[in-house]
Amino acid sequence: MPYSFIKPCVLTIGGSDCSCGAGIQADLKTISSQGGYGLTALTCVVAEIPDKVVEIKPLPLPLIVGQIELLFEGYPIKAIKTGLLYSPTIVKSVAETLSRLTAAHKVPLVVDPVMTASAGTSLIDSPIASAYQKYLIPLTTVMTPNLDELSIFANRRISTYPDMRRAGRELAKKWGIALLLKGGHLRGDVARDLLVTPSESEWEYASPFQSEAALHGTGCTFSAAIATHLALGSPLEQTIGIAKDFMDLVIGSHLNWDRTKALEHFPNQ
Ligand code: PXL
Repeated sequence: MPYSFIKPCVLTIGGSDCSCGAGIQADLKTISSQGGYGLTALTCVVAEIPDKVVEIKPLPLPLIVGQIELLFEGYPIKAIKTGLLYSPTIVKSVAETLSRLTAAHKVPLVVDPVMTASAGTSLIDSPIASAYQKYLIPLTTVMTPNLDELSIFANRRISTYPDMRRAGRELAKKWGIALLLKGGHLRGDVARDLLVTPSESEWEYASPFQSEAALHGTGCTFSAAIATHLALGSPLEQTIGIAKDFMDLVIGSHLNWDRTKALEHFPNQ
């Protein structure tokens, strides 16, 4: 007997990582594993493996915008995530497109402000923070910066948990959005992340720090899991807890070949 079943559609806008641990490939695996239907709008193609970025090429702007428009035409999109946007021009076009397409009904938007690969290589063509502030942040539900990205937005070096909290609270108030501050780079025994909101409420999420972790793609995976659980209807503070539990599983059951590790996005199979 045929049957139909509805999964919420989650759109990810970002770059292709040919090694599939990060970028839209990680997003698609995460969205699928968490019960959403993933849709992808590609911004650029990155030739890379976890410890080496060889080349990065953006797609033409009309093709980026065209993908987003077409997906909105065909699917009821319940949440959006942005990852690698590569240039200030792409940030502006994506933001203008989303603003137009979501004017009638607002869709939760998770912004992972990716700037650097796990290999340490820059993935952007020029400084991009002011384009984010001007165009994309006004549409954002929650932004998920790591310490380096937070330092760029805050205009100062953030290197301790109290610094992170202070900077996050300032930006949440200034921008009127929530920020999930990822404390993973602080090391220590506990991985502590903090959700701050413009209304000044805060939630902390802690889990044991896994030092053997396969790090490539953790940021992408976390933000894609958040977008999926927002699409499934969880409130933000609960969503982050569910996504963080998923991260612990994905990292804890990572794959390990001879010279390369990868996150396991389907840890329960
Ligand atoms: O992990 C950040 C990231 C995001 N998006 C793409 C990437 C990477 C890192 O390598 O390649 C496409």
